[in-house]
Amino acid sequence: MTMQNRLDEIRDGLLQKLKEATDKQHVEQLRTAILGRKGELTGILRTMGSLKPEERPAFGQKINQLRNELEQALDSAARTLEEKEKAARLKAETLDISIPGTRPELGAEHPLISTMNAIVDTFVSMGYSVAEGPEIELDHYNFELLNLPKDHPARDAQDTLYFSPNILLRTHTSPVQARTMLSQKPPIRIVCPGRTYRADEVDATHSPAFSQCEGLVIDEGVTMADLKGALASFATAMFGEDVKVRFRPSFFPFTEPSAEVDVTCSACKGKGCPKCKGTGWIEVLGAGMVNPKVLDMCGIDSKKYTGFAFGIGIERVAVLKYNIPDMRLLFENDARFLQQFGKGR
Ligand code: 2NL
Repeated sequence: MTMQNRLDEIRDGLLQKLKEATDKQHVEQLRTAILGRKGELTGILRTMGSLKPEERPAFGQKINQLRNELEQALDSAARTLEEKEKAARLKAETLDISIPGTRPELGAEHPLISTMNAIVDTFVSMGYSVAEGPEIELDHYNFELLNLPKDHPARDAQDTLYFSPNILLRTHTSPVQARTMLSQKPPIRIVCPGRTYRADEVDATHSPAFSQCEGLVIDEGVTMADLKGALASFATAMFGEDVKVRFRPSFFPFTEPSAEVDVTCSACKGKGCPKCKGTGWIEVLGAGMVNPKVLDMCGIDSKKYTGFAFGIGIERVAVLKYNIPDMRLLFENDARFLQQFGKGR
């Protein structure tokens, strides 16, 4: 076979195979087989050394010409196949942009959290700071410093959840206030929001885990009138401009005097209805002047300073604010209940 025949055969063979190639990878395999380091044409070029010097330029030129021609054929085949592959891919990936999208489901703030935030915000706007503390407490901070001595019924294991005789789940957020009094000097103006625990069975108005926001103000010359003013502002912010507040005498070991605080019933505007059991009033919190014994135990001179304190049950306020018929709804995490608080968002 002459050299020319051999070159023609390589060219025709490649062009034929390129026609049949179905993917780019195949084209690259052909490129390597002919033009690669160990390729057919490369092999032929290597035999140039055995030719007479005067024959070499023409031979070299011929091989290079063929090399260029074949490279172009390979490139063109590769491009064509690439375009075909791309067209096929685009066809397979076609999107129907007229199909309605799926909206991401938005969560809603839990009504208990909304209520807690609204209460805390009200007091922060009156100049109070927020103080927090541990949920697992020592008997000393939860009871002793709050004038609930060792034999007090509230300390009973029937009411309080104990880890050991001295370690318990706090039954109110008052220990946060006790800790603040021990570590800061008056004037003190704080709210203490958080989770609290009692050994209660679950029913429409009780839960072993519940939430409180307590408040404490201590300075020289603080009086019950300041307490009433602060709670009246709170009631207005929470329940509206025309709500009235009344104090009823009560008893707490940590305050003296103590009061139970009612607001006018929102359902009947104070006229009396089933919701307020005909009284026109709804109890929302407890409060009083900090017992001087408590001040002294917490390192504050009760001859120089006076203070008021209050305790708000968050579940109670949430139930009133949103007209929720049963407190258990706040804990059951029934999506049908919770989704109602995400409307309009
Ligand atoms: C209620 C009553 C109350 C307090 C909490 C308090 C805290 C300190 C000193 C004095 Cl450190 N008092 N807290 C005072 C009165 C009432 O809560 O029925 N809450 C739901």
